[in-house]
Amino acid sequence: MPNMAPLLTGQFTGSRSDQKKAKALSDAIDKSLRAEKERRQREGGMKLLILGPSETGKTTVLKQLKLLYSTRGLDSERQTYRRVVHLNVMKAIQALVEGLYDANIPLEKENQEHLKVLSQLEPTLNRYSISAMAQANPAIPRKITDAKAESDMFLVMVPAIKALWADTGIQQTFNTITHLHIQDSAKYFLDAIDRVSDPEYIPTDDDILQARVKTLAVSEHIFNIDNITYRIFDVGGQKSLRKYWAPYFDDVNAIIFMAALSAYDQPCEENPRLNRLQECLALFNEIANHKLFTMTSMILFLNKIDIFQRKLDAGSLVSKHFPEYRGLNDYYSTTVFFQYRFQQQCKDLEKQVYTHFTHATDTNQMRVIVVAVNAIVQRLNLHSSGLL
Ligand SMILES: Nc1nc2c(ncn2[C@@H]2O[C@H](COP(=O)(O)OP(=O)(O)OP(=O)(O)O)[C@@H](O)[C@H]2O)c(=O)[nH]1
Ligand SMILES: [Mg+2]
Repeated sequence: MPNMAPLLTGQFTGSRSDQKKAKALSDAIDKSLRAEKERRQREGGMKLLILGPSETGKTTVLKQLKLLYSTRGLDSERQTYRRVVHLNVMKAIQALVEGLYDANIPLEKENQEHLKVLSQLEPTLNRYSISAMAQANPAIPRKITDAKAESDMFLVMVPAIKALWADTGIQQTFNTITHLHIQDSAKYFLDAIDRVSDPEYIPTDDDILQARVKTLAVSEHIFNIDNITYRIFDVGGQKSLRKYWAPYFDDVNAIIFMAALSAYDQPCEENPRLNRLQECLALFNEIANHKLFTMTSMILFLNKIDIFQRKLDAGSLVSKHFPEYRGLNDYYSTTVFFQYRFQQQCKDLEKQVYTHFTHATDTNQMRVIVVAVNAIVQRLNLHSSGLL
């Protein structure tokens, strides 16, 4: 390892000898970076875990990495996601109809008959659910299913789904009931019902990024980013699945912890009395203070800022759900507050949490963020290995 200490502490005045020193310093750093890269390659690359509660966007980030760093992008998943998209559409309309009933909002008279078609949805949904999940999820054994019969079933329901989505009662439900358990991409797919129900439909990259299927098993993915091999692990975030995370906790170089900022006004799916973002803070507390992660770079993605911004614009108050918050209800003040609340979870006051405000379904934003994350992970690893 080159001895850089005298160069690092020296004062540069711009003289010829100082220029030489600066060049030597820069060469030494380049050499260290190369040596560290080579060492990492030999050891099998950087290990990075993506952790966080369910529905925070972990798999979405992984899809973006495939788009940005895999030669085939998302091509191998396109056919599978056709079923997932259809399933998402059916689940969305079902959740809206349930919400409408719960809130006693009337349906337009001429749409009553469409409900009958929808009553067939339950068995169809179960059937679709199993096969779509089995295809998208390596944890479920593949079931031989009749894809054509399934697709036909979905197509039979399309006119009813279209009519109901246009219904004033359903629209009122969607726009006013905040506690609906409906996925974030519901509007995206329901608005696109004509396109996604076309018999020739093949999901686009954006459709795949918007599509939702719960991760059930931990999966490993290898990427080459700036000549460094990354082994990236995506986990299932539901509470019952978190016990499967621990076997992956050894020798982790970096963690991307994902939180959905937009969940500040939502209850937990598993425990409706608990606020989702509070539960996420508690999970972050466990991860950030875990004894195996003292040397691990901690990167926090405060995600779903697009939905968060929309909620603030609609007048939803952060202080209603986080009564300790006394600031303005604007984007800047509230995001500073949440960033502080996460940083506060670290018992080690020196531990820096590298925070990004993210919109994981936006490929352009993620491209910039991945470059920044790679740079920080490289720098922190040089630091911890004594090269800087
Ligand atoms: N609008 C918006 N939607 C997002 C964003 N990030 C993720 N989503 C959507 O949120 C849903 C859930 O994302 P996933 O990536 O499946 O969540 P996950 O954390 O992997 O969830 P589990 O696998 O259950 O742990 C998907 O429909 C995504 O398209 C975002 O920044 N904005
Ligand atoms: Mg997932």
